[in-house]
Amino acid sequence: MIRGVIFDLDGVLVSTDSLHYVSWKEVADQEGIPFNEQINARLRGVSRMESLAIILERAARPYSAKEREQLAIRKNDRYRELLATLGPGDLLPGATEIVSALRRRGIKTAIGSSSRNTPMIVDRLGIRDLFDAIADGNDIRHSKPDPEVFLLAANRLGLPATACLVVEDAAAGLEAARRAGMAVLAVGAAAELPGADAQAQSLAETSVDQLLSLRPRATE
Ligand code: B16
Ligand code: MG
Repeated sequence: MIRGVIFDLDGVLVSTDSLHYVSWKEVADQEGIPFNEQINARLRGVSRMESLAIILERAARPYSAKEREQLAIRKNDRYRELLATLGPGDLLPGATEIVSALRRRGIKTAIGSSSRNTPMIVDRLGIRDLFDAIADGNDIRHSKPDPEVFLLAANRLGLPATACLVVEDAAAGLEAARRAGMAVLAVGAAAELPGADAQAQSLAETSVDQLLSLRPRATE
């Protein structure tokens, strides 16, 4: 029986994709590194430093650890400037409705995100009270596709992994959920990917009954 639902943040509850893109693009342009929307799609769900490593695959020269650190800081400073414009109107369709409906049915709710900016995003969206627990990039050592963030979220909900369902928009997140032994619903771009138990184009197109009908798998 599903007793808790863990939502990914970026791409599931809110679309920050374009803000990540604009801020990485500025850094890449300044460095003369080719970067486009296709490469940006590969950054979905992976950590900041791993995203940078993907961008630097196209760099003309190697970057030292110190240079990488500085590029990541530059990107994040710009990203946080853009996040300051975020508000409740940026929540994706159906997000607050499905979370509230689950809570009315006695299901616990959590966020499991790779983003270290989760606290700022949650506050800007005004959704903190909708969740019993939050686990994010500040709490973990290994980012998705490692299952750590989802296992921590389940632990903070006081539930075993097998009682939890994950909602994800990225390949790295689908794999992390499977490795945690959790059922997974793929939304948005991930609806085209293999490895989920069910798919929906957006949260507006799912229902509490669909989510609660999913059954957990054994840990891989
Ligand atoms: P930050 P999620 C992820 O969030 C994003 O999808 C990914 O594009 C980003 O690189 C990562 O957070 C780290 O974000 O730089 O804010 O720490 O999808 O796991 O909610
Ligand atoms: Mg995501």
